[in-house]
Amino acid sequence: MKYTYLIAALAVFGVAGDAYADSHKMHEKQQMMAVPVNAGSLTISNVTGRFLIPGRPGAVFLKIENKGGADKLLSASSGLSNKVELHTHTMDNGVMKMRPVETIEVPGNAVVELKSGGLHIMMFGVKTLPEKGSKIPLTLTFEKAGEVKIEAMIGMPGDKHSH
Ligand SMILES: [Cu+2]
Repeated sequence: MKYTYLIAALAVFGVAGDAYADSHKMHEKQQMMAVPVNAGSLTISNVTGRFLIPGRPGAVFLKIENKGGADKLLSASSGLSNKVELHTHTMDNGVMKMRPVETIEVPGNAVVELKSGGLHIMMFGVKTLPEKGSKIPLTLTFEKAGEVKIEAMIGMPGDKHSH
């Protein structure tokens, strides 16, 4: 009889524990989302940084929603990095390669996504590996919207939501 109660208690506790873990996970997920930034007709959201290995360059991904006329991302910079480049991925004889691009077009009334395997921002020379869940500052310079300050939320290595 005592044994049955113990099992029941464990089951309840187990369920409660899972529910707690789920709500905690949801909370963590919400915290992982950077706050969207508006600049003129642009809204920049889902700004996520991925830094995996100390001393190696990190990538930043984001979404640009444009509700106005065509614009262009000219450059990005960060006080943490001595060189920030706009990059794209290309297939070269079946091998995925990255290369810098001059600018990133943001057509009018369109959404441009910088994501893993496509366009992204590359940060070189970041001295300390940013911690998961921390935020790093970046400044984007658009042809029309001008300078836009954003924060990238650092995702977990291997986290599907960060790339
Ligand atoms: Cu790159």
